[in-house]
Amino acid sequence: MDKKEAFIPYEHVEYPVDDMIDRSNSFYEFMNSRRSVRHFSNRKVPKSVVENIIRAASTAPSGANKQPWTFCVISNEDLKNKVRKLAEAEEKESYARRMSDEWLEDLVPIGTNWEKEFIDTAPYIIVVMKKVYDMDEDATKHSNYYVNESVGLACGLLIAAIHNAGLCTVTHTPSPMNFLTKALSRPENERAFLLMPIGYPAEDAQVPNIKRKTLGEVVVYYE
Ligand code: IYR
Repeated sequence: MDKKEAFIPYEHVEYPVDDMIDRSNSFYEFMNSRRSVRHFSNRKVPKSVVENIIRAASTAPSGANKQPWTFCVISNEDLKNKVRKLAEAEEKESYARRMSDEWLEDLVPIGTNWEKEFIDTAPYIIVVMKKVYDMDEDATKHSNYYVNESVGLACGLLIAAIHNAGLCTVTHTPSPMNFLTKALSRPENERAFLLMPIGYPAEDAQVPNIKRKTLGEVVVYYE
């Protein structure tokens, strides 16, 4: 009988240094062309593309390899509309009362408000759930570790995979988000982490005229 090996050889792919330089630069340029988009077209996206994007996200490293995430994929129009209504109710309250003046001021260049039309328009909405612990079929609880870090990493890969497919997204954080566990009938060990639409941009989509920090602003060397 075959026994599962505890360790297996790592299949490394090495590039010649010139290729490494080219590849790292073109990947940077490609990622630098990504923008958060808030105006979506309702054009259909193949479900297989969404599945590949989620497969890519699910390759993220995670604490003790627990992979403490669930990707809820919503394409049902009624459910999207229900989620939009619930998210907008929270957002309305946040923009009117919960967010500080400094926070609202910081969002002026981004141009956001409580309205989240993209939840209706985009063909797919992904709600990323974090599993604060794992649960067996018999409801036994098991620990997960570094859940926020792990799910954050998966979301980063999700964003890169969406961009790689030539599609757009925005990280939407309705706050508080606990309404999503119930609206999506998720078990009590799952908490909403981020909501992301996936789709094509609207033909007239605009993005804020804002800049990324330069390398010099974000790096410190210890040589
Ligand atoms: N959660 C709100 C507000 C918001 C907060 C930050 I920080 C942003 O960078 C953008 C928006 C929303 O999703 O509109």
